Amino acid sequence: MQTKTRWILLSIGMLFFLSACEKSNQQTNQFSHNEPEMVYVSDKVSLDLAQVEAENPDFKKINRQERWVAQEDLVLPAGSKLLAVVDNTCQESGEMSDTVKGAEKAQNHIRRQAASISLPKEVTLSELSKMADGDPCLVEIANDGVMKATAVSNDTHYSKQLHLTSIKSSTANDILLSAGGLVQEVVIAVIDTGVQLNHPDLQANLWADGNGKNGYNFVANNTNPNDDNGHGTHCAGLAAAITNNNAGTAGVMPTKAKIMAIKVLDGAGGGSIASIINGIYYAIENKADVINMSLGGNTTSSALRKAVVDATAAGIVVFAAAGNSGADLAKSLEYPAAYAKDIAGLISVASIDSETKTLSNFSNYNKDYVEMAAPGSNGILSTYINGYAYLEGTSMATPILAGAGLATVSWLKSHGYAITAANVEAIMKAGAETNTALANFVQGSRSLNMLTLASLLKTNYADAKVVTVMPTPTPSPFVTERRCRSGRVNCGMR
Ligand SMILES: [Ca+2]
Ligand SMILES: [Ca+2]
Repeated sequence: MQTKTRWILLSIGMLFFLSACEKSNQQTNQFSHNEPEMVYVSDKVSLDLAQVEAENPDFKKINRQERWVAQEDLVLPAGSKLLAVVDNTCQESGEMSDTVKGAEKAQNHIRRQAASISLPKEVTLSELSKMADGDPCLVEIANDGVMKATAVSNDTHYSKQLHLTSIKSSTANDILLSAGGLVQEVVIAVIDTGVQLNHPDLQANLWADGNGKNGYNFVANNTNPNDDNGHGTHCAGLAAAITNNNAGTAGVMPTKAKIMAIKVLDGAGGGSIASIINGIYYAIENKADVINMSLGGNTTSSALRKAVVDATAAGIVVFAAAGNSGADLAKSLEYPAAYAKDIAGLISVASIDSETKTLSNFSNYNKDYVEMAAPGSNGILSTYINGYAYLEGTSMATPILAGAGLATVSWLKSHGYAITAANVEAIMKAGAETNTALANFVQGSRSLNMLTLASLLKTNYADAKVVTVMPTPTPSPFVTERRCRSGRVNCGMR
């Protein structure tokens, strides 16, 4: 497990290098150049190192000298506050579990107990893992901390997913998860580096065909779309991780989501346009509702454009990352995002900071070419190979918006509406927040707000079971746009 963790660090470093070198002729995934902060995971230890650092300034001091030190060699300072979970039915002896069971406030009457512990001396992460693994009655070592009582989701890492707070996910879920809200199952095709098929926070949400296959691998040309990079696993979780399972992270789509894993990018994050086109047609044939493409390249291809048009014509809403050059998309022209302004049902996505809601410094922009923004930097925690990790990029903003797309499609289907991709784009734009900081960067200054979107769905698409065709969305996107341009706030809402 520890060698795998080290491998993740190396692969990300390598991916940045390849992205820079091969951008001109390859579709590359849309990472930013910011260093990802890692989560350390071994058999019995699961630690968010950013949180350890925030709580203990000595952590940075002690580990400062080597930027890319192997993660397992990082040192936890004496006094670090951790949490240990112990199995009380276990009769064997171990240093940590004996300490917990013998403590003054021990809860030995329940089958499993948790206790806050403080490290008596400095230890490396690998030493801590060895200690934990050698203790038969110890279940887990994790971060300790103060919980907020207001989080709706019970997922362990929910409070660290700042993007969910930013888009008002939990209050929106009160509407979306109310009786009759999201009843219809919806499928997101993640066209990316693959998805870790046995990830505990994704596995139960994987789509499968009649043969039990979860998608396709267009790199190796087989039916195993497992992720050998991490990028696709991160994107899949942002949209549709298993929510409210008392573990890991929450997805923007809180229920009824299935993930179709379509691998078109290799382990280094690069892939051919041909593979991507194949991925799109696979998603069409297998009836996905939403396609996420956190990828792009500077090569325009009429065949790629045609595939996207075919997808939208089939009723699939397509989301494409605007790219991470920090440039005007009309000049840097990254595809498929640059096609979006002329294709109803294809939405191009910029990245904003979760807290300030201003454009992320790496994000491409253009108030015609870029249609919506969503959080893509500052606290974007999601599933990763063998654990969880923070990543940044328009790659991350895109599946966050695509998760909102899943909620929109499911809501409409659940209430009896037929779906067209163009109407879903119009509704999502109408349900966006007007973010004046984006006036020069994003069409209509729109950024994702799950609460305004859910409120719009509840108000205008509440119960249309008697209606068999999709009515004109209210308000129409054109009226909304004019209102936005005239500078009124909350134009999308009412
Ligand atoms: Ca979860
Ligand atoms: Ca569009």
